[in-house]
Amino acid sequence: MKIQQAYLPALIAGALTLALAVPGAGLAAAPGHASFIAQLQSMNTGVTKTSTAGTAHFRVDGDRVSIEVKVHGAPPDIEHWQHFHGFTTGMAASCPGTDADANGDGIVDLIETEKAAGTTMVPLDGQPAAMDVAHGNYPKADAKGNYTYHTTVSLKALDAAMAKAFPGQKLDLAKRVVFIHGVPADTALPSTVASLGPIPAQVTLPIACGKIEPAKGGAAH
Ligand SMILES: [Cu+2]
Repeated sequence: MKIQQAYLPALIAGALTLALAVPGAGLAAAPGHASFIAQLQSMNTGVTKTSTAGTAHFRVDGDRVSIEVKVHGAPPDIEHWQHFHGFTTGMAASCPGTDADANGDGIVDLIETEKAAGTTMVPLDGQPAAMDVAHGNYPKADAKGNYTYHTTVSLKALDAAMAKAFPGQKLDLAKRVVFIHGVPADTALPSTVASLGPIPAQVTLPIACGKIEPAKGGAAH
């Protein structure tokens, strides 16, 4: 009994520290409210024959993370995988340039993005916190190559999902990049274009990338 009593204040202090540390964790701005934007710029236009661009907005308000991705110029009428990618080392990710084409096949494939951008982390699909990259319900571009994706997720759930999949990691949006993927299944690609396991390279081919940055001066949205 004596020992337990002696430890009690320390335990309470520990619990308080934990409670105070968690809410703003991973966010550079004031706890509770922050806004981030990624300007998506086209990649692999030699394959897509189009210029895929757009924006990804992340707005954090308390425990609510609102995510909106607006894309135009994507290959039309197909689903587009989209995620944020990042490093598990604490390093900030960046969008790969054409010089990331390590094997010189003229295409920057998913595997070749890893040096600049790290690994696939959270899918921007129907259920981001489920972290089911390969079976996500992703948005589909319309006949003109446009789509808008919007969802709202719990910050706690996202942080927990990140920590579970990547020990020691939190959402840390300002260190991540957003990728849009996907060209039609019948697109001819050289056999040198690598993908994730058995997933066809057409599905994972990066077609746009944007670095997530704090939105400036609470710009109108
Ligand atoms: Cu991705």
